[in-house]
Amino acid sequence: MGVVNVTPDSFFDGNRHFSTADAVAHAEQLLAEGADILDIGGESTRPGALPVALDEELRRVIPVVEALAGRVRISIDTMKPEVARAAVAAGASLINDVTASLAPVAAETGVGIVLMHMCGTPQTMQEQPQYVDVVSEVIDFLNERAGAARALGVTELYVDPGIGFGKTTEHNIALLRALPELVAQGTPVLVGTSRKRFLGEISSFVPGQILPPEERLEGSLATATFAMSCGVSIVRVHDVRATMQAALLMDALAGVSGGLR
Ligand code: HH2
Repeated sequence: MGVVNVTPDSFFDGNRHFSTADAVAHAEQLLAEGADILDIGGESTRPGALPVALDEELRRVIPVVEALAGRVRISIDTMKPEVARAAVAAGASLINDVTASLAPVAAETGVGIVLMHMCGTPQTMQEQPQYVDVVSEVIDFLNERAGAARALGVTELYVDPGIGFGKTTEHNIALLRALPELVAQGTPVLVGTSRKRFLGEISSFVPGQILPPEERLEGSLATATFAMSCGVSIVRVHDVRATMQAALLMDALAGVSGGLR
């Protein structure tokens, strides 16, 4: 899943392709690089991000969805039911729901959904995230949300531990280590580590120094590859070309045909 943020303030690609034309061109580039799904978002969820008004979010994402519809599977990354509905009407077939609350919209429109765990809201989530046992709390939450979505009639579901969403570096690592356990719950799993802060913290050679997002590709690839080896179904990434190279190698090692071509 390739990330297309049509925002001025996303933590990595904010303002890189904020106009409709630039966003569509970027999406086409990710498509050419091998993305199976493009995740279009018009509101940043980085810690402390300012909320975006409904009209503005629609203005950002809907023309991009319309321009790509029919050429690739489109996912809409939104916290607003109105945006999810409008994006599905424009051609999206997956709702990327970081609030894990939009299953009624997926049920009503007949599309798939990603249910993500977040502790708090983007405004507050990194203040002091606390868990007794992060792994069991996240898994219990996702199982409960997936069950509720199924009860509403949603048939295509993914769960996501929400790396970086109200989690410390230790929480993120614990959740990544627990991916086999999450996969074993039976609902397909999506993971997004791409360019996130904890990678800059762990991969830095200088103690106390955090590598900036531009220097987190290596950590992104390491964690995406790890997630693939744990059996996740989707990795959400900014760097499709590099991740596809890693995925093809993983396929070859696993003996999956198509990995050697
Ligand atoms: N991470 C981000 C946004 N949406 N959705 C899911 N399901 N899982 C994630 O891990 C996830 C997500 C954050 O990344 P990005 O979109 O690049 O940044 P921003 O929220 O600043 O736009």
